[in-house]
Amino acid sequence: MLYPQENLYRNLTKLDGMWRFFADREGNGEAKGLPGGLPKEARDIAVPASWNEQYSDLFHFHGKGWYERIFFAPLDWDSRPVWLRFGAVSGVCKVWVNETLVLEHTGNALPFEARIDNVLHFGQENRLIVLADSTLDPWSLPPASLEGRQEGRVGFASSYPNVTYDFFPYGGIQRSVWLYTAPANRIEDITVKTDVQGTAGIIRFTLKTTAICKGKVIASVGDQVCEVSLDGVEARGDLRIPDAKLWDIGQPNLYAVNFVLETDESKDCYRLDCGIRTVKVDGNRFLLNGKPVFFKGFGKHEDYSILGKGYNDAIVVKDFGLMRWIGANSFRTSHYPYDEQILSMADRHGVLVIGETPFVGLNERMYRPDILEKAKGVIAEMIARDKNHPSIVMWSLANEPNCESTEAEQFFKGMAETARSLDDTRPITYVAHLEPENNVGYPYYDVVCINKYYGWYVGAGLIDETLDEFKACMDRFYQKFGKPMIVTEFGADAIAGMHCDPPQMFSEEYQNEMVAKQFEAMCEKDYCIGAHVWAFADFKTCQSISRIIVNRKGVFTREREPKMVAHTLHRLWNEKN
Ligand code: BDP
Repeated sequence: MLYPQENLYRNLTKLDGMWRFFADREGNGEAKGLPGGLPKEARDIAVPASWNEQYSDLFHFHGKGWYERIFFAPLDWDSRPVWLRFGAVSGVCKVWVNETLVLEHTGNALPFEARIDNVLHFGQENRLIVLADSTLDPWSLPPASLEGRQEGRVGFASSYPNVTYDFFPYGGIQRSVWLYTAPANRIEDITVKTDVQGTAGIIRFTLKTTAICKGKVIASVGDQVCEVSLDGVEARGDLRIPDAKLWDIGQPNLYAVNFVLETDESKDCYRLDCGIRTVKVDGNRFLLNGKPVFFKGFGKHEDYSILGKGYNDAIVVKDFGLMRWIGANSFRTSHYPYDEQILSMADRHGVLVIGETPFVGLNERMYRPDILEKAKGVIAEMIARDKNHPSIVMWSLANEPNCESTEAEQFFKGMAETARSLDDTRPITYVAHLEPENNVGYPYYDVVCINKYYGWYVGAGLIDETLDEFKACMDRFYQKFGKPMIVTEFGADAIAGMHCDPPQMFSEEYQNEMVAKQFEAMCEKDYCIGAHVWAFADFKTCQSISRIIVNRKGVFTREREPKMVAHTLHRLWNEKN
């Protein structure tokens, strides 16, 4: 799905800003006629942002949130097709424009849109109503629930809310809302794949139109032009760039390719930033443009105080600055696809991204054919949205699943086949926390990613004593699967400002020493091709006895101040290529 863009044939306007909000605690808003307008108790709310930290009584509201926004549809947009697009809304979402239901979507982190000009009043005000039903559902992807409180247990099982993952289930319209025009028969989609032939770069494109048409497609960048005829809904071509500058780590060479669609009835264009690069897993190596890569970086979150999971440009700018300073070359979009602007930023900064699905905490009861179908749908949505980003070099299809049974194997095989059928250019992985024998999915994947907390959840307080266990664990995975490995999570909680000599858990010294020693242990293993510290910054999670308001494994605080370990990583990572 193409990101909205303004050009000669397309206009857009953002509907971000102050909306009205109503928390439907009885859950019967639809029957009460809320699609026609919110009740007078509705209050101001900011979009994009999660609702939970904007008002204290909404902190633990995980239900049906109703939003309203009155917007003006310009008269000069009359008789032009108009789309309404949501970057992401939590849970099960329904959208009404002037009381007509125009959109329904399930999921927290991917966009959806609909053409709405047939219900718009041009040159007048229009009423937009959005229902974001964030009710925690044990069968959703990811699974979550407010039920099932379990007393006396340590860890997530006894957290509130009782989700199967370690981050707060924020709700709301968390990414931008757009209204845009484009020709009726528009450039519906573009897929680019790149290749290198000698010193030339090849940008292979497939362009899809909305309707069957006759005409031509012209792709150009500078003096290089590729014109192909179109008869149907799809045109393919190769744009050849002599002496191409490849996209690489810290060398974000991008070619702004202009795609023009010319048919008898209409014209459209779209500019896409393309990075020419190759990725490949070869034996124990992950090759970018033929050269081995060592992934240095983090698992991250979209998370900030007050905003929750709401997208914010300033935070993204700050995070990329910190990643550059510390010497990171990569991050994982743990544990869901991030806002598209973050991926574009990674494209522009030469940062590698492991793009992850929202499948975190999958357990054996989920491995049913109907849930596999749902999962395949989400993988397809993610790849459709993100496939053109050069920064994305691998897909991660799940985080920390229980993956032991024949059903699990079928599920993971099915997900792998879907991802490969939709994208034959990128390796795939999933992220494991159990032992090799409890990971029946790996034979279908290219890279092994492990989350290991030696010296924390295993061998609490023992940094030196657990180092050999950690190394032995890495070896077990390598012996069983013979694939390159990234340690996608390791780390310790540290409360900023808490100091201890000798280092003890929760102090900055402990986190610092543990991360440094384990990083060095990974560097000893030549099959280990990456180290991602958990986590980039402290982040909000559910309440439990093991969390002090936030998860404190951040190398930076939630406000992005460095802890002691940040300076150590800055040194280690700037030394290691
Ligand atoms: C791993 C999860 C991650 C958690 C982390 C932790 O992948 O989401 O936040 O552990 O416990 O299990 O801090």
